[in-house]
Amino acid sequence: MSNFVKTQVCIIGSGPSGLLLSQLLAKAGVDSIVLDRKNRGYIEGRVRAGVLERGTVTALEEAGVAGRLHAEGIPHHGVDLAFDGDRHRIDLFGLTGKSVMVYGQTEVTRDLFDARFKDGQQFYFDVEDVVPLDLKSSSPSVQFLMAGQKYAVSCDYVAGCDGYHGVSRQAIPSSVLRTFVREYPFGWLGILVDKPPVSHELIYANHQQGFALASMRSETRSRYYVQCDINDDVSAWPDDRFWQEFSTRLGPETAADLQIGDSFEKSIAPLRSFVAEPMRYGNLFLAGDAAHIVPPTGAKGLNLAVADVRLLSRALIEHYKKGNDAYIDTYSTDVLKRVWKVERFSWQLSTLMHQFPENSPFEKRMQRAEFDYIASSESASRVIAENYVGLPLHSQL
Ligand code: FAS
Ligand code: PHB
Repeated sequence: MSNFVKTQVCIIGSGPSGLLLSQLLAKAGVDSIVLDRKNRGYIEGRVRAGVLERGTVTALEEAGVAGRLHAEGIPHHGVDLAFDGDRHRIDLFGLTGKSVMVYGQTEVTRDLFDARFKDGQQFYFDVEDVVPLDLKSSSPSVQFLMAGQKYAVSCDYVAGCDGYHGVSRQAIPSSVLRTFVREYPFGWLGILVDKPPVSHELIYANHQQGFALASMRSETRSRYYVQCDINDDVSAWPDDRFWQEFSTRLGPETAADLQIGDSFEKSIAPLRSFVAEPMRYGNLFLAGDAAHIVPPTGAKGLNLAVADVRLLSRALIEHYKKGNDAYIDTYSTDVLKRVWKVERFSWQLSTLMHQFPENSPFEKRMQRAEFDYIASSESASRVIAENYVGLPLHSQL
């Protein structure tokens, strides 16, 4: 015996993509339900992104969830690239007229959950065996289990917002789905520490011992990363080893301002570039990490997910409010144009800023030469800046 549920849009995944989509649809009067295999506490507890593009801030303003962001977020007008201790500031605002906002994904997720719960959103948490069905028909459905009960959702559309390990992408037949991947031969070890950040802006550093990133969550809470071996476990990185490596990679001048302390969060993430095409199959639409992954070097993962959702929500709202399916029909083509450009930037900055075991002495010199060119050319710095603050949401190419 199944529990029957009817909605307009069934959203699989309650991360930033699924939450923002449900919020934007609700503000336009479009009904949705949201499923997740985890629960709110677990999802909010995940420590991930920290930098929001202007376009993401605009999306959160349009969604009506930017109040705390503007009260607590920290605008950043520049970012530093460093090479073996030499630092070059990319003047984001001077070169593009835009800045970025430092505000953790944890906070974005919390703000979206608060808004959805206040609005009475129908959530199904801790679900299992989610199966999208009849995606090419005009009445797709989604089956799942929750607390041992069977559920059958009838809907008009299914939004696959279930991340890299989700089921939505797998629902696209292998004869249709095309995937592209680049696995990087290292990971990022990240910590959180309640100490003031070493610098008021972010520092991306390439050192002969490896990459390091100095970021933050507030004026009193820092988020720091070091490149680590792909097979490392956090147990191989006690705090004293982390601080030793981190300060070496930042260089003595910068490290002189470093305040160290006990980390209270420590995790390792693999790095990959990944794209799945198409991002639509019948009445299934993919958004966010379900369709693509970028190495976090360019601070793009969350921002790319938000851009997908802005285009997907526009398409669905145009359908329901105006009977216009033009944006639904072009969603996959439109969104992938931007996805590939952001994949390029994230891959390029990762290639520039990390130590690759397979790099020859010549390739290491090419990395240094590219850094020196960026540091000496306003045009080259502007290219970094316009990608870092965020590419336009719409473009013909
Ligand atoms: P998410 O993965 O956030 O959410 C997907 C949701 O779907 C999850 O809640 C999951 O429980 C649920 N789900 C999965 N399978 C399901 C199923 N079968 N049924 C129901 N629900 C299911 N980006 C940056 O910009 N900067 C960073 O520093 C950064 N660091 C990261 C570190 C890590 C360890 C990871 C994994 C990602 C990081 N990212 C970073 C990228 C990250 O921020 C993503 O881009 C962002 O979470 C994308 O949001 P969603 O598309 O909602 O996917
Ligand atoms: C972060 O603060 O977590 C962060 C910032 C910039 C990145 C990646 C992660 O490129």
